Amino acid sequence: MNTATKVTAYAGVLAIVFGGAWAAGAVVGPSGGESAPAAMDHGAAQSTPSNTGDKLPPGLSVAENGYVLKPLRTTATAGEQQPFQFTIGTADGGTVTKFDVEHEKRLHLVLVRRDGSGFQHVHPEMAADGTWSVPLTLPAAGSYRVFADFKPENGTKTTLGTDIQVSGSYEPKQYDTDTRESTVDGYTVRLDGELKPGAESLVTTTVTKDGKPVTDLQPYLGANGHLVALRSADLAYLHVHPMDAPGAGPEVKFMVEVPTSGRYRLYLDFQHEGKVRTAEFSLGTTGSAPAPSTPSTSAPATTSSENHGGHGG
Ligand SMILES: [Cu+2]
Repeated sequence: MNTATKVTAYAGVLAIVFGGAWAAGAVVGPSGGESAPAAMDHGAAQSTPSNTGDKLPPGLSVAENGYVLKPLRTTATAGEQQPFQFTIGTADGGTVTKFDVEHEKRLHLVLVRRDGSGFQHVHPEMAADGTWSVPLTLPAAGSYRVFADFKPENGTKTTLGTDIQVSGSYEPKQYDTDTRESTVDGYTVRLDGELKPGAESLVTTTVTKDGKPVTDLQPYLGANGHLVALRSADLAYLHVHPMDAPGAGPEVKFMVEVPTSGRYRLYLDFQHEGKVRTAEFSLGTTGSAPAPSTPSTSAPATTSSENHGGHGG
């Protein structure tokens, strides 16, 4: 009921999820000793991808890489437009004021209610003293996760997260089945591809309007579209690479790195006729962790995927 209880509950969930990941990682992972990076060669690992135990995904913490997200306030009133203001602090108590431009912006702010609804992707303005500000309207009660995605000048690319609380009657939405088709403003967007735990997965989104492919998508943030992927259980913020696709639609492709099995929410921002819209998808992972997909060691692939059987087994 109160915030402290809720926070404790979240912490408990995180401890379970990642405690499990660490424990499993300790079993299949290489023993320490050498610092050789070729630690990924355990194709026999069944459901524990090599990258779960090492490092948490981004977005789970308010502080990382020596930076801390400092919101000026963490409450809001449902349905009212209010400024959301924050700074990015440093370990020595300072404030970051210089940021590199990534995907055409110095800072990306992504916001979603804890149940996975109400996605927003906005670009705050920074004052000279490092205070970022953006007008936000949170439509309904609940706890909203805010992600600030940025790279300080000469610093590390970082995604920090915190929550904004909106009081009122909270009716959480449930996204426990796969949703591969999203309709927004007369556009229908379909998502194809499978999410595989522990691997990069290619997902293809296809934008149509009135049954016809849209072939004049406009660039948005340096690509034909922008995808955000979140792990439903804890809203971990996943790594997504846009893939170059010829033309301007209807297909927009991405590589998504999914660390663990489970359910994910995906949000595609696309721009057409001067307006950015968001298509939303829900997807569960399929299969178990495959052998490492990174061919950098150029080792011959002796394991084959046929052992893994069909889908969903
Ligand atoms: Cu952005």
